[in-house]
Amino acid sequence: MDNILVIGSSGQIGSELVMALRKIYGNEHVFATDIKQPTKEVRKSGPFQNLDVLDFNNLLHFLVRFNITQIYNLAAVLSGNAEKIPLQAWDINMKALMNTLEAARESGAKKLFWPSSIAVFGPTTPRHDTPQLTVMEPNTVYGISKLAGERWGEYYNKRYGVDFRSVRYPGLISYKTEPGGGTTDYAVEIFFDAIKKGSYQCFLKEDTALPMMFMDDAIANTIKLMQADPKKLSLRSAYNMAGISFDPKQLAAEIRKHIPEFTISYKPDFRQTIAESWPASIDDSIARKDWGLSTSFNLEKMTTIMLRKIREKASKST
Ligand code: AKB
Repeated sequence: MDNILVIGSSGQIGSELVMALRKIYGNEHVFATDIKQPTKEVRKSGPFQNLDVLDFNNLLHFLVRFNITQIYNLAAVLSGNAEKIPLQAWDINMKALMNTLEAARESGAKKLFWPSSIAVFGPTTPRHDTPQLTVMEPNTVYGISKLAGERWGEYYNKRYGVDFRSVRYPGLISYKTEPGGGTTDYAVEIFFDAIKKGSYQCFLKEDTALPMMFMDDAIANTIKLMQADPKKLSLRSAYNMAGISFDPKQLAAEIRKHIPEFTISYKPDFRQTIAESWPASIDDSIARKDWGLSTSFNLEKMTTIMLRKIREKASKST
């Protein structure tokens, strides 16, 4: 029987991943942990504990005490926020990963998932249909930490046999918990503002295309990778994961199909330079071949669901 630890369970990915894992493995076998308060759904459905991943002894103790066999470590300072506190962000992102790798090794936990990102690529990487193996010269703190993390994950796999698995997440779009401090956050904020105010001021230029993915697809594929036969995994760094590519202008046009009076204005800030250093689209054929990566949400379907769910949420809270 698997016992699963989710670190960073109160964040954008964690709050949805915990619920999906509890459906598969049983509520009591999925331990949600964070230094932030969980969503009501997570708190009510199973165990939650305050756990700081930067505290190695506590983490190791937790793994041993609850006989944890799978770890998902989602704790990170995202790209935009990391640029405001470069050294602190590096320390947090790297220590969170290294503690988990070491604790997984020492405790003998079976599998470790840690998310990488499209941020591992940089301005010298081919921007369209970016291959799995290519030039990688990230120039953001977040991107450098993700690339270093991929290398460490592979190292722990080859040297110590830790079953490290990872994907390079594109921007993730969800309605349950909003992201915080990322460059792709505009693609979530825009939906909330469209419903609340009927307008949105975008911090990226209108033609800045980036790879994005609806959260349901991201969660389903993350679990699929973790359940995949290890013999089928040709990569032990992180797999490219593409999703849908669009720019702010295209997203605004899609929203206008539902809210014709919606308006968008553009006021690019420091995140524009970050976005321009990332791919516009990604080739994820290796993940499709190795472990069956597949997606079911296109721009149209995702927009319809986002608007419907945010409207439902807004009507419940009034
Ligand atoms: C960010 O924008 O920092 C993240 C990411 C793409 O990893 N959403």
